[in-house]
Amino acid sequence: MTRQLYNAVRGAAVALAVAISAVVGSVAEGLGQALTPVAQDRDIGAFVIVPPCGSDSDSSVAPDFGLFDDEVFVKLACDDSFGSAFAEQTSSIATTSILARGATESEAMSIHSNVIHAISNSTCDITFDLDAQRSFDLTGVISAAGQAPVVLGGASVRLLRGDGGIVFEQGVEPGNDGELVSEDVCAHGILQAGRYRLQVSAATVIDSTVPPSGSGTSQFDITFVVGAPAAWDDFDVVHGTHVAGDLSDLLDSDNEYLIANSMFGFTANEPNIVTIDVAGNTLETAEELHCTIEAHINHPAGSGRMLLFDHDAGRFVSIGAFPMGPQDRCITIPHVDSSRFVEDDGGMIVRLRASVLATFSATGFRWHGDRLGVLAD
Ligand SMILES: [Ca+2]
Ligand SMILES: [Ca+2]
Repeated sequence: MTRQLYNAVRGAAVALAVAISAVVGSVAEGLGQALTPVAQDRDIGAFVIVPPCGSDSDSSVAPDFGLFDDEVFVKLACDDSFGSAFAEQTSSIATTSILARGATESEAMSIHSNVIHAISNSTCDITFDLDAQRSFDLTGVISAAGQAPVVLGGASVRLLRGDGGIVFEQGVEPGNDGELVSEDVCAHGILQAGRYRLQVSAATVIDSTVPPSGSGTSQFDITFVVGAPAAWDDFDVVHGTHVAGDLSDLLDSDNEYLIANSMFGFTANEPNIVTIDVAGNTLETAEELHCTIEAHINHPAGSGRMLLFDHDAGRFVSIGAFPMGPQDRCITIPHVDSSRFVEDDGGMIVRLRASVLATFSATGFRWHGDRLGVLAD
């Protein structure tokens, strides 16, 4: 895979995270320590052997529980042979979250017959104690590309109990023709107090006689949050028409939906939109909110946005924007400072918006909301 294509693929995967981080701002201080890390193995590595040239490697290991943000890259080229490996990771551990984003890429080329190694890995493995029963959301994307048998690669996410029992597990490998396969990660549930382990990893391995040449990449972008779940009281379709479903359909990731048809723009150039307000209750003492929406539209390309009602300013404030399409996607916007959004009695209003440019959808679109989850701490 060319660097250009890799960057395009990677750009798509991280665009969401960038869009979200741009609007959320800094993390509030003073939360209770819901999640306490007790052990970790966070590392990235790149390793290359190109027989005519020799070998090279680089690696980086997180020294403590602080932010880990690093990348390594090695390449060797000589005698019409080439091998390269790249790995990166940005991961952080907070009192109610683990955020992990990483990527690997390996490439090998030769016009002679050479056994070339080009191995890249990015691993985020964190063992933590949970202080009490907490709800969790585990969302994001994992993806992999690369043609076997020259390239073997994949990405995975696992949430384990202290005894090794599996709470959640998902992995992805490249398609049969080496094409990029990208899977959304969409898990939620309740964890009892105790020890857990979150393992997120990506690897791209070339250990092969070259030619044929090969290249591949694998990536993860995972958000894990814990907290106390909000309860929903009422909903109102502000723009559009309520078609089916009710609040109970927003409680679980079960493909039972609250559904609304879009409202047309006032002019041909204005987007078709759906706006739904959902009123609920969270902790009166909430300091931060982790907001998750699972939804789709019956259109290939639209925009989603989540807003919260700012009781001080008397208006809705956007907390994150994200692309929407015809498959359910789980978006978590973590670490939203709740001070402006949660009233003294815990009351809050979440506004969900979806829009499609009218020029692409003359007949409007239909919004399907599967689950709205807000965790507070
Ligand atoms: Ca679903
Ligand atoms: Ca549902």
